[in-house]
Amino acid sequence: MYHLFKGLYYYATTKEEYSILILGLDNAGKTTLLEKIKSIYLPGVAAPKQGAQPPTVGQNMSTIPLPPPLPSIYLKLWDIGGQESLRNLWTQYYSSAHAIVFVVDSTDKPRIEECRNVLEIVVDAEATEGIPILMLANKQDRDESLEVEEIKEVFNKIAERLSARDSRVLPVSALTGTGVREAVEWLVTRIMMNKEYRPPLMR
Ligand SMILES: Nc1nc2c(ncn2[C@@H]2O[C@H](COP(=O)(O)OP(=O)(O)O)[C@@H](O)[C@H]2O)c(=O)[nH]1
Ligand SMILES: [Mg+2]
Repeated sequence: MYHLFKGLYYYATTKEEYSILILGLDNAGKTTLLEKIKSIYLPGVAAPKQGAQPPTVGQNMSTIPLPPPLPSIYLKLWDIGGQESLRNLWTQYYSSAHAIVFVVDSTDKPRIEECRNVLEIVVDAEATEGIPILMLANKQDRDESLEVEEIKEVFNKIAERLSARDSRVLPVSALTGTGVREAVEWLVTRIMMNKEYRPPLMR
């Protein structure tokens, strides 16, 4: 009897947890995105303000229980610093990640090639094979931002190589929140579809 209750208690309180890595060049908006997601899905968390995020040294991590009607799971979001010196740390997170979000500053035309090269390295890493990749064309609220179609073109070459893989480019503004829910919902759908290949942790 005790074991039965223990079992029921376990099923009632334990949820699947999926890790999502937020990557991209420094200043892309990774920390702002994490803060925005927290403010949407966690009660009592304030939305991020323009320019308020100090450059990330090390990492920010947040675990978010999704509210209904989304599946009852935890998303563990990792925002790791994007400066060049920190990028070699990313690889340590790949094998436990269930999806990667690659944030692009759509207003930073001079660095768009660098951005593409960095994403290429991420995609080519063995440990990221078979996990969904979401590219976010961020800062769409700014007039001078590249359109999502232009961002798609830049990443076309990579997208072709990803064809067998689950990937998508979506327009967002991490600051205003436009497109952020859609981005989270895309991720949730895809990590659940991929759960046989990369199973969740239970917590
Ligand atoms: N206009 C606008 N600014 C943004 C957006 N996302 C981030 N920023 C700004 O871009 C700068 C860098 O953001 P941050 O989140 O620190 O970038 P990170 O280095 O990738 O973590 C900050 O001044 C943010 O306020 C956005 O969607 N729109
Ligand atoms: Mg940051």
